[in-house]
Amino acid sequence: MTAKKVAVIMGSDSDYPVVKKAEAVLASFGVPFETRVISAHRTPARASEFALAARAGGFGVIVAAAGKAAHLAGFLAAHTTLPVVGLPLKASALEGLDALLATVQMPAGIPVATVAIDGAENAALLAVQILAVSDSALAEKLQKHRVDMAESVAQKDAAFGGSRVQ
Ligand code: RP5
Repeated sequence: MTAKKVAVIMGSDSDYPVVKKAEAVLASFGVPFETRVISAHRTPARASEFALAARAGGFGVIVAAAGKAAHLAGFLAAHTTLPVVGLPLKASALEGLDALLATVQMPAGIPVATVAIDGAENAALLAVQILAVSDSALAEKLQKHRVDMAESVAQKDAAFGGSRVQ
């Protein structure tokens, strides 16, 4: 079985400074991904075309990043039964709250798994976790990541010298 890819779709190239953090996480797990600039509003035909063909194209999950009136994740989700992770971005005067609400408040029937505003790392980790459901090697890497993370926190704790009683 060939490994499933992650589609990383962003509404604009101006989203890339945040989106590249998701790419870095995917790369660290050795998960293949393709990054595209496709807009639900500016290129709706390309967006539906991409989502309709995504499963047959070897993708297992879509990460959709957008700011402002962020309909990208929901629009893609409406055109595929692949899981869609919504990544709302801070791209406007409303500091990302607009994108968060537009991404998370999906009507019943078309789910979008929405992460925090600018939560690119978690968007990628969630995508990896979804693929790891049917990939035990990937699941092991995720387990190691958790162990490494816990050790890192323990080291930071130790650096404070245990409890600080004043
Ligand atoms: C959204 O509008 C994009 O995802 C981006 O966050 C925002 C602004 O896009 P640009 O005007 O910078 O291209 O659709």
